[in-house]
Order: sequence, then structure tokens, then C-alpha cells
Amino acid sequence: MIDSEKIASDFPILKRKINNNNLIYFDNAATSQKPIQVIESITNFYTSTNANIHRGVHTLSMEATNLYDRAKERVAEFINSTDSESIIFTRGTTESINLVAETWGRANLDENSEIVITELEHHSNIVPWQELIKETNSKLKYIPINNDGTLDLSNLDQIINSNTKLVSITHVSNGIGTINNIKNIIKQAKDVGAITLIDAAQSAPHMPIDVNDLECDFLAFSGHKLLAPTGIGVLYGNKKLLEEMPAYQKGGDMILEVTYQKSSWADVPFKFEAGTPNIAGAIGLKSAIEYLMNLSMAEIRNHEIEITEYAYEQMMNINGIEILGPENIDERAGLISFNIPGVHPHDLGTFLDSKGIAIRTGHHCAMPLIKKLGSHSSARASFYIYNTKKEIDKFITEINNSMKYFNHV
Ligand code: 7TS
Repeated sequence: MIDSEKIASDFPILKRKINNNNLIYFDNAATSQKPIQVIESITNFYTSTNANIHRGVHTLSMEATNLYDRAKERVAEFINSTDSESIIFTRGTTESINLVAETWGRANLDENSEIVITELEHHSNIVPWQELIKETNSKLKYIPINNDGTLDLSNLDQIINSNTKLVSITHVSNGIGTINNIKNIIKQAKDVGAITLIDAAQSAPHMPIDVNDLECDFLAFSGHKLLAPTGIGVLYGNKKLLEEMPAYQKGGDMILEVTYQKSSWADVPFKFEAGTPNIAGAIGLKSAIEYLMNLSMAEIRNHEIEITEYAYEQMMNINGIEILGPENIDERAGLISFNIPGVHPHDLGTFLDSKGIAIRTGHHCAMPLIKKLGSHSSARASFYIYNTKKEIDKFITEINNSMKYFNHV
């Protein structure tokens, strides 16, 4: 079992007071907080090892290169990839998806091609495809959702068909917390010869991921949502596909040979990592993954099930509350998106902040989804390893207080 209170003591920011209250951080879907181990790994790098990588023969450069390469090995282990050469470091999920759209997408799609996504997606798994279909004259199709925010797979056979070239789906919805059965959808995509991309931004931090078992072609996630710093993320790719794909950004580090006339590219994954990468970020990511693996991803998921169920049951007792997304905890990640009658989500967010509680309000960068569910915005509480039942008790009390405050009852 996870000892959240002990874990919380590793996170310096959680000692902060916000408006004279202990900070309760329930905005983990936006970004997670960072433990001292990760912060120190970055400080140590800059105080004792800082140098550029893959180019120096001097000690510091070799040490920095070694740390960077080991970070890739850790990431590979984290998602059960057999090969660290399948791991590309990017700035985050957004850049990982754009990389696939701009390289694989431009090279492989034409007017007969269809891309399939779902109605649950974050903007970063919608907008790159909307732009790509304009360039390639291909078509974008959506797997629809049911009223409870789960995917309606009843017409999947028609949606994914012989014209489908790419299926790009989120593992977990950031807007409402739905966990998709991606394994089945990947299988269906493979049956028609389509490539698959999984947006794991909201799953990789919270549950075990196994790319070998999933058999997806690409998987994207961000470091900052799993205890690592901002500006570092991952694109896992099927190595054969990566080798066939055109380069992404061009410049230093990604080349094999350059003449005044032409250039050739380095091997995968370096072909996709032009310029000096985020070395300190990669080292922070390595430390973050070690922290999470030490706790066990299965235990992290169990902890989130426990506190999410605890919160959900109490929230259901709030008069008139509307909770978006699935009821069944097996289909819901550690995230609750909701609306309270008579209290606008922004007002609720401001009220809760005055009590030290941080939640997100708005459309959560999933505007079409929130609209489809009949709202313009919602309040969203998202949980992580350091959150406790005690914090949830205070959260529920303050939601009730906000209703009294705004409804003047
Ligand atoms: N995909 C999903 C499912 C996400 O939740 C996010 C970020 C992204 C992609 C983009 O990640 P980035 O690191 O490249 O920005 N989601 C959120 C959120 O829910 N609130 O703030 C950011």
C-alpha cells in the first residue's frame, strides 16, 4: 500500500500555505508536483556534471551522455519497451503527436486516407490532425461517446475500415477521466493495417503501461505530469516505422554526414532529436521514473482507485451535483470533473483556492468534449500519490460551504 502522507513529505511545495491554509493540490492532471529527489537530481547535474552530450571526449561530456542515455533506458523499462532506441525525447505529449503528424503523416497520407480519433481527445490530439488533413486531403473521423463519457464502439467496424491509415486515441480522458479499452481498438486498427498512436499523457503517470502487450506503434506522454520537470516528454515508436519515417527538425546532432550539397541522417532515435536536447530534463525524468517504479505503478493505481471512490461516493451526496464521465471505477482514472448547481466552476475554483485547495476549472483543453456533454466548463479535481482521504474530506466540506456561500443559504 502507498503511504501518501510519507510520500507527501518528499514534496517541498506541499509544505506551502496558500491563503493561510495547508496546500491541497488536486490539479495533477495539469501537472504534478516534484519530489526532492527529482529536484536534487537536476541541481546535482548542474552543480557537478553539466556539459553537452554526444560530442565531447572530456569527462563531463561523457558523464552527461551516460546519464542521458540511461534516462532513455529507464523510460524503456517504465513502458516495457524492449529497445531504448525506440525512445525519442521531445518537449512533451504535444510535440510527440506533432512529430508523428509532420513526419509519418505527411509521408503516408493522401486523399484516400482516413485518420480516426475519438470525441474524448485533448486539443493536442485533435488540432495536428485537423491541420494534416488540410495538407494531405485526407479525412478525420471520430469514435463517438455515450452520455456517460465512455466510447460508443457499436459502429467501430465501420469507423475503422480499409481506408483507415492511423488511429490516434487517448488512453485516459483528461476532461472527464474515462479509461479507454485501447487494447481492443489497437487490435481492430491492426486488423485493417492501420498505424496506432496512444496519447498516454493521463495514463503513464497513474497506471502500468506495457507497449509490448499493447502492440501500439506510437505512444506519447509528458514528463511533467509524472513528477519530472516541464519541457521533457517521450515519443515511443515502433523502430521499423521510425527508421522509415522522414526526419522532423533538422540541424546538429541528428545528422550522419553533411556536405555543402546534402546531408544524411543519424540512426534512430537521434534522427528525431535535432539540436542540444533537454539534458537536465531527461535526468529529472529518469529520477522521477525511478521514484514511481520504486512505489510500483500497480500500487499507484490502487491508491487512486481508493481515494477516487472515496471522493466520488461523498460527492454523489451533494444535492444536484453533476459528475461527468463513467460511474464504474474500472473505467475511471483518478479524476472527477463536475458541476454544482448555482455555482460557476470558476467561482468554485476561486472559493476553494481561498481555502488552499487547487483544482482546475474550464474546458480542460478538451473544448469539443465538454460542449458535447452539454457544458461550457466544469470543475476538475485530479489526484495523485501524495493525496489523502483527509484532504478529500476537507474538499467535500468546502464544496458544501461554497454552495452555502454562493447560494446564500
Ligand atoms: N493529452 C492529454 C490527454 C493531456 O491531458 C494533455 C495535457 C496533453 C495531451 C498535452 O500535454 P502537454 O504536456 O504537451 O501539454 N493536459 C492538461 C490538462 O488536462 N490540464 O492542463 C494540461
